[in-house]
Amino acid sequence: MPVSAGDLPAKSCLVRVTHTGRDQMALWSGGRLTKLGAGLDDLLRLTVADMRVALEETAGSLDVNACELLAPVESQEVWAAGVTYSRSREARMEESSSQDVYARVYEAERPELFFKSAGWRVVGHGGEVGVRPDSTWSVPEPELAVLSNSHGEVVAYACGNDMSSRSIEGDNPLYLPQAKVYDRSCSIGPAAVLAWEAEPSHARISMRISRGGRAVFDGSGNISDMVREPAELISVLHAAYPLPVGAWLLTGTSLVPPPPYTAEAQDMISIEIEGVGRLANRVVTVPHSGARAQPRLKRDST
Ligand code: DO4
Ligand code: MG
Repeated sequence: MPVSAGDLPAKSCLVRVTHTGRDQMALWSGGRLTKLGAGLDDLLRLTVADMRVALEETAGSLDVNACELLAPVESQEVWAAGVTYSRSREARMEESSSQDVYARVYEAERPELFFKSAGWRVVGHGGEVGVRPDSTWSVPEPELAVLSNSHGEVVAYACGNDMSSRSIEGDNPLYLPQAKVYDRSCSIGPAAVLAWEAEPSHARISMRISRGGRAVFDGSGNISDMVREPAELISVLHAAYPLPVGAWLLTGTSLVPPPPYTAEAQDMISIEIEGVGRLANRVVTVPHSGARAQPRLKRDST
């Protein structure tokens, strides 16, 4: 979507845009958008100290109105943490017949981390997020997204949406990858607010869902209710898994729209984190080429 200054956070941030047909990383600071000489992959190979020096090398200004806003992601993998708020633990225990796994992971030293998306699949602010047609219960999950570099240092924050199928996950926790990883299931934006400019550990996070112009969910919580520190989650993610161009990590949800709400095509989802910005997306039903998911074991008929 075309960039409007009102969509960008007040704090300095890294913005990915299309300008004259080319994808470009830019720095938004003091109401000006300036081109960066390096891409996000290059910047995230550096330490924070070296990256701050590299950000001083800008290559001319950009007309905000002539740019399209993209998700602030290049080749980064997106990972997600689960059951990091008591509300998420409760919701999962309500929907699942395997309640014990959620109760245990909430208290365990090792957090739950799962792969969420390849970088190129991530939807940005103003884009369309998906629901699977074989899911009977789908929800957006508003989460603080944390960007780390290849050295495991926290570099930036954004709003994230971990679109999920609660019916598929609720059937059996082993279906988690299908509940979480499908077309348009991950959205991050509007930009990457630099970590030395923002301190979201006590920020309010809110989500509003509207259907046909009417609010069908409006809730808020606080990042401080998380039982884990974002830096702790980042260090576990990097512990045994090299990430040469860094990664985004969605840090878990505390806002769960109660049933009978299930996300439907045309719903509008708006997620806001104080000091980090607002991420808005429309819902679409994503194509599903496979059979309706009724997995059966092949049995030997003899
Ligand atoms: O345990 C399953 C996923 C949990 C999750 O995505 C969350 O707590 O946000
Ligand atoms: Mg989640």
